[in-house]
Amino acid sequence: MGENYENVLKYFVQMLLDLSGKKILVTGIANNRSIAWGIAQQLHAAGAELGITYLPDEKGRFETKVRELTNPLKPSLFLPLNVQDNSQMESVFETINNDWGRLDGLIHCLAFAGKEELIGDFSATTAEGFSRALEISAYSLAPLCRHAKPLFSKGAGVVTLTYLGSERAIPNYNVMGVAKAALEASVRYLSAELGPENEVRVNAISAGPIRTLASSAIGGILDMIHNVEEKAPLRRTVTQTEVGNTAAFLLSNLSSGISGQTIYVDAGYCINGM
Ligand code: IMJ
Repeated sequence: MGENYENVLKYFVQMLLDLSGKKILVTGIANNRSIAWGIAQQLHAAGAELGITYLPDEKGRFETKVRELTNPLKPSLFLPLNVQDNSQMESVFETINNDWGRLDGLIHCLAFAGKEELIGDFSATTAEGFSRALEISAYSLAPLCRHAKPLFSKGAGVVTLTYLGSERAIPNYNVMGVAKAALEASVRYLSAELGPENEVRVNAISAGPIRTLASSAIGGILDMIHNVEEKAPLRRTVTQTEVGNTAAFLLSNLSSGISGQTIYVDAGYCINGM
């Protein structure tokens, strides 16, 4: 009887975490280590129809790489998006409106700070460096939601990525910590704005350190990872797949009561006192 009950539960969980037919835009895939790539794969596994954006550059290197990588997921949209370029953002949502007619999910995995800003003294941050980091890593979520707002279906979801450096002083994270703090506050304000009309939910995932393009360039990342492996309750780091599964959960009906939150996918690391 207990076994039967468990099977019934499993069936319902699968049903509720079913994203089939959902149209979801995924930003922030740069390569096969990107957390956004882990998210895209798990959304695809749950049956979602994906739109993928890539950062356009002169030589089209990202475009080629991201197109090859995401090809198996059969994205129905594949679009350039540099969030600092208004016309690109407008044309992304024009295409979504024309081709999809609605949007069920938005994944925001965008961050950038100058390398020189991610080492040494925080007080050395320039005004330009500060503005750029906050514009790309935090502000961009607001105009994405503004453009998406008229397209969001009932119960649609927005998920962004943050990091513990928003609330703790983590060596070298510096201006990115300030940007993530602004991003997490933006999640709360967007949640308050988008919830009332159509039950659109906005949440952040605070991922533990993972070896990615965004982290490999950073001095001391290996020390951070070893520290997590020694001290996190699970005694290991998390994977892109685990972050992806949480994103799938947050865009599914299983999380229908959750909005405005920062959910930690960090092997428990942040609960430690030291
Ligand atoms: C980034 C800097 C310092 C410490 C860091 C990180 N730790 C972790 C990261 C401990 C885990 C990675 N992270 C959470 C980020 O948000 C990274 C953002 C980032 C990384 C780069 C590297 C290359 C570059 N600009 C960047 N901008 C943002 O030129």
